[in-house]
Amino acid sequence: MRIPESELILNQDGSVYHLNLLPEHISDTIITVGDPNRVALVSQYFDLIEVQVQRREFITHTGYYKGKRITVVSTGIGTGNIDIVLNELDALVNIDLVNRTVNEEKIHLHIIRIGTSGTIQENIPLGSHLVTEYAIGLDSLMQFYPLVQTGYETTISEALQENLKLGYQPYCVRGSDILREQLGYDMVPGHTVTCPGFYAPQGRELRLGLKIENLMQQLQKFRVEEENIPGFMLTNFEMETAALYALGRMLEHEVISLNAIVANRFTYQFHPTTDQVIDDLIRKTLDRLALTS
Ligand code: R1P
Ligand code: URA
Repeated sequence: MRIPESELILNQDGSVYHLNLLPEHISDTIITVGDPNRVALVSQYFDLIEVQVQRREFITHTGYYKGKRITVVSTGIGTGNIDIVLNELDALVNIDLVNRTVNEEKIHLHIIRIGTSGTIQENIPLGSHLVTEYAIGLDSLMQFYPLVQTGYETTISEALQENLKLGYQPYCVRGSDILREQLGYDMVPGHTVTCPGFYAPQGRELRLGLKIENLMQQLQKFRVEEENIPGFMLTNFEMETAALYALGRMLEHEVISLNAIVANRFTYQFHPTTDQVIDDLIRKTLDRLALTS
């Protein structure tokens, strides 16, 4: 079936609408970062940069690190942007952009988010690197996609809905086991809450009150105990991971989220040298990616 011009929008040069990229511009190993300035902080370590493209907040560099071809792309903030980035990256590899048809043979991307995050648990120190096992989305993106959750994921999302008395069901998705083992084996394992905002949706109060009272404390104390499964607790906040995991599952890509912990919401501390923590995570990730096939 041909996908019409209004549904998959291409620029005059045939590139995808927002990312401004052609299929040859990307590798099948893709690092996503929120901050557009972080793209160059990753690609500064490449031996060679062969592609540099920008449109809006979406900056892309593709190059080689120790012989491995890697693309790094900025997503900006929020799950709305993840909807655009994942759909357009997938279109670049799984849709014939000339004939506008879905390719029969699918390419499975490896997508690694290198992001910043705030922990909600006292015992996770500032400066930690945390790998997300399950991500829980409090945003509305999955109200629009037919995501299928496992029984355990449904248990978590129903329990959280009940706990917070939300008028909609959050979504819970497990990330890639393969990438977690390859890249995050010595990191703090965690379950990440993806929020549709930075302030009230993460329980921060400046001049406005909170509609969900004590949101942060409620999430901190949230537990799900299941027979034969270690107790489930939430560990950190950010704004993209759950959407990456959910769209990654539906589009059949491997996705993992690696988080530099820059804030501790329990102790009210912010890391004094976040650049160093992020740089450590970038170098660690690149070195580990170079060892993968
Ligand atoms: C908020 O400051 C931003 O930082 C976190 C959140 O997910 C949000 O995007 O990630 P990045 O540092 O990757 O942007
Ligand atoms: N990013 C977030 O979304 N929240 C934090 O507390 C820190 C980074």
